[in-house]
Amino acid sequence: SITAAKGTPEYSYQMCYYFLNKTSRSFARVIQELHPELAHPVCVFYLTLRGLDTIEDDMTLSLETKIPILRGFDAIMYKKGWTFTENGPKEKDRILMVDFDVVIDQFLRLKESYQTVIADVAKRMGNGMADFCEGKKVLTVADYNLYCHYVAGLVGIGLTGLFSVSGLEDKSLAQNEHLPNEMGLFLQKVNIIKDYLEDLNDGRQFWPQEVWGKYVRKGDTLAALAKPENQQDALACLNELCVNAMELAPSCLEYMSKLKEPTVIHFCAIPQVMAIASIALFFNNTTVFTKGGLKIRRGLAVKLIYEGTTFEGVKDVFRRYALELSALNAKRVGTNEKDDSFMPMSIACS
Ligand code: PS7
Ligand code: MN
Ligand code: MN
Ligand code: MN
Ligand code: MN
Ligand code: MN
Repeated sequence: SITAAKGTPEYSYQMCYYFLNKTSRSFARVIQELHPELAHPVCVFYLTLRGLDTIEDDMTLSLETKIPILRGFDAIMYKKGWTFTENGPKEKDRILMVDFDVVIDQFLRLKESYQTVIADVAKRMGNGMADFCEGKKVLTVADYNLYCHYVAGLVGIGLTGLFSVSGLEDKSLAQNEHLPNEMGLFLQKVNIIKDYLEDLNDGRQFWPQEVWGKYVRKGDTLAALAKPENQQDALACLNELCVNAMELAPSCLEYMSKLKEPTVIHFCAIPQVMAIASIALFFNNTTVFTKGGLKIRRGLAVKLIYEGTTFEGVKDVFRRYALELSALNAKRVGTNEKDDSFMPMSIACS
């Protein structure tokens, strides 16, 4: 509960943790368990990006309102007192925007080197999101990689920058953006596969046309994959995207192998082990198209979070799901003539 008086630094601090716990199911706990040097900068980074995503996701905002905010979000972070009350009533984190001045207040109290990392990522992400809001579409696999870079690869790049500034991880980790980017891509691709129905209902499409176009009749849209008569084609398409995500697993393992600080390992590993377990859940699973909202069972999630405590545990989890995916892959071989993913999935699992 908030005990500090409005307008004091303690007030904006307490409000940030109130918002962190309110807006994130999965990240709130691990962020607060980070080494004390990193917990607060990462909390402010999370809320900054949550704010940006709340603007991006709101399909009720006009482009006249949305685009300048997205493109100028790095400057907004330096505007003491800035708030935003125009999000639609349905936007789940609109309350964060109404009181966004508390995030800015805490941002401005961070060490300058942390501020620079956060503002740089906000600038690159906001401009990337704006490009896609202004009509850029996810047509090719390269577009798919670019969109995922903007909304998640940059999160990996920014977090790695914060780890490096903290002195708790090697400075060299932040010098090449490739592995940090792929850490984010892995999570985002799994999220996009899971949200096929949710995003379609919201009028958004993130599955690359270059892939789904091979599995629908000429002139059909992405929505055709949800029709029962197209089930075999839909599964073949889903499996191709599962392989595309699985191919990032080696980079993720390599990145995590370089980490030293135990709380950073746990923080990075939890979403990754959930992601690889989710691929095994989605692979060749018609529920992605019929019901959506597929989630790992609670008990399994608890076990995975525990195994993500050490890099040894992470390797065990990755090995287990690579084997499980191999087995699922072998079981369905020859059952779907549209499906060309057998060899690539087999290679990715190896
Ligand atoms: C700063 C912890 C650890 C090197 C708000 C963690 C939404 C998958 O779209 O909300 O609502 O369905 O379920 C997180 C790399 C980003 C990437 C991206 C910031 C890992 C704004 C997570 C989270 C890098 C854009 C959450 C990318 O999904 O999605 C911090 C290393 C925010 C990470 C979004 C997605 C995150 C996401 P949706 P969710
Ligand atoms: Mn979004
Ligand atoms: Mn979102
Ligand atoms: Mn999503
Ligand atoms: Mn979601
Ligand atoms: Mn969503």
